[in-house]
Amino acid sequence: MTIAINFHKAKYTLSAPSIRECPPEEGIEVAFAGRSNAGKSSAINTLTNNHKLARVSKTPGRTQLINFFELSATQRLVDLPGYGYAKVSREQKEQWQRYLSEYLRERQCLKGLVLLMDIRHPLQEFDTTMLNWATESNMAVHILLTKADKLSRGQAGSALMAVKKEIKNAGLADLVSVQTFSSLKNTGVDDLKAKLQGWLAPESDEQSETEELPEPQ
Ligand SMILES: Nc1nc2c(ncn2[C@@H]2O[C@H](COP(=O)(O)OP(=O)(O)OP(=O)(O)O)[C@@H](O)[C@H]2O)c(=O)[nH]1
Ligand SMILES: [Mg+2]
Repeated sequence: MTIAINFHKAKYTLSAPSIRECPPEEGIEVAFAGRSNAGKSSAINTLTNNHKLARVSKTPGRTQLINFFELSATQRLVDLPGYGYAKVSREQKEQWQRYLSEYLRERQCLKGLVLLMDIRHPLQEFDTTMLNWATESNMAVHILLTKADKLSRGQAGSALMAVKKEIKNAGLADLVSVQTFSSLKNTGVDDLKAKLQGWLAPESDEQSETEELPEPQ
């Protein structure tokens, strides 16, 4: 028996400028990454049904810190800084990339990466770098093709197939899954929840079954 995660109970805990300021390596963490404006903060708000939780902005590059949201004492969601925004200095871009690389490679409690890409422009520069960084260390990646509401159902299906094919051709199908998603229309939320449940759920479920046994007479 698994214990269902109450995503709506997510609470903001802290913002860290670098890995050194992140919370202690306890429990399990799942991070949301993607190009600036891909819809990371919106997806976290949709998932948690709390539209005030992560800041959403029409100005790309809004999330510049590593933002932590706690689901329980041992389960966290992480909103990572967006990359690929053209209007920041080269030094700033390089610094974010160093932080992202450091976080992905060194964070021991990171169980999986949700990689968000606008469904109209998937697998752009640096998306594949992130994918490679994660999979090189055997980390599972779940790709969300976001803003699916911007395409017809048929076009969205074709985009999904095309990304799945690329993942398969890259030999990454064992570690990487893909789905379409829309925060605006609330589509794909259950699939995302199921994936996160698998990553974040407590490992031992035998104990809870034992607890449910009737008391001996
Ligand atoms: N149509 C549509 N727009 C969306 C969707 N998700 C996000 N947006 C819009 O896209 C813009 C960026 O969304 P954010 O969630 O702030 O994106 P982000 O990835 O967190 O961006 P940074 O923090 O800059 O990295 C906002 O104007 C959102 O309203 C979606 O599913 N459909
Ligand atoms: Mg954001």
